[in-house]
Amino acid sequence: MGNSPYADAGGSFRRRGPRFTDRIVAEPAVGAADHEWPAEGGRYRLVASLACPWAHRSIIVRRLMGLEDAISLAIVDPLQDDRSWRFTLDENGVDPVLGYRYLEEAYLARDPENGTENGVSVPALVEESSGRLVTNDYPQITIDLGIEWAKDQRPGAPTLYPQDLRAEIDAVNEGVFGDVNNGVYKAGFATTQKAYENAFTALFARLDELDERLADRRYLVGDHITEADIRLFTTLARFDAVYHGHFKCNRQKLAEFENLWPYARDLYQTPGFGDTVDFDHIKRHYYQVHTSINPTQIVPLGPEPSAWLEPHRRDELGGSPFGPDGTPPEPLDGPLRPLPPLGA
Ligand SMILES: N[C@@H](CCC(=O)N[C@@H](CS)C(=O)NCC(=O)O)C(=O)O
Repeated sequence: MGNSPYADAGGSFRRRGPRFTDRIVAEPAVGAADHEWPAEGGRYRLVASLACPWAHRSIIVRRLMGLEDAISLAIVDPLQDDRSWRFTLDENGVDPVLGYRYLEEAYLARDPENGTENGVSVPALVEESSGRLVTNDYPQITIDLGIEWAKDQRPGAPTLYPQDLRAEIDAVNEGVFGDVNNGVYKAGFATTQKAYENAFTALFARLDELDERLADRRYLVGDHITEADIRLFTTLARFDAVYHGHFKCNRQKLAEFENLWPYARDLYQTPGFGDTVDFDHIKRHYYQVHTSINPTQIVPLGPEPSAWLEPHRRDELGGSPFGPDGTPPEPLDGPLRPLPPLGA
């Protein structure tokens, strides 16, 4: 059995949980000042990697809710070094708002003793004035961006976590997290054949189930886009480019699923989704950072991304992406953070 920085002694992928689980909420409860922060425009900076599926969720929700003016965005280099995520894409390698070179500095500003003991992960919300990490609790971050920022959100913003659908959304998310979002990592970082095969089997069983679910409904839950679609989308967007090859999730490609593939294209072609997908960041991160599974660090040239723009005809199933009164966010006019050419 090969050694891996990502697997436990039994060869199974080990995921470290979030270290800081404070919340940013519309109205912090009295006496909760040590773990609830007020949702105030201009106060927080979202630090994200365009490569990371967990961080990508928060970028999508920020766009869909129209929170760009309320919460600023920092994009880190897709390649971590031994101090983890860094601001090397910024002038002089320093984030212009936080003044940091490394995201680690925000974790240590929050807790100088133990701030990095569980890693330094994205997405991270950081208080701009103090430079302190507030939360890296990615599942709660997207829910709260969707429900706690009503006074700053754009007119026409969708309801991503509607009260009456929460139980169903949570149930779908649970299966998607274990078998799909995290399942691809379990397959990719397994160091025993058994651990890999278990992850592979559960992943494709779940994808088959989701494919069937999406045969006669446009979105996973209800009639419009919810938190559940965002969570599935960021894994599907990386599937053929990374997980199929690099993580050995190769029973079939996403593009060979009857319903999941048009479903993913439908979302991709919705403002907020495809315009936040950056295959360059994605491929460079996975293929160059995980040297235990890709020691040459060669980044594959394929697949050709134009297939994402092919017609999907999912609108014939009914539903409306942003709900009956919702509208799409303004399209972006270009990539969020283009990278210099490989090898430059
Ligand atoms: N580690 C987080 C999820 C977010 C995550 O895994 N982000 C990755 C990038 S895709 C990361 O920042 N990894 C570095 C680290 O955890 O130290 C968790 O499971 O709570």
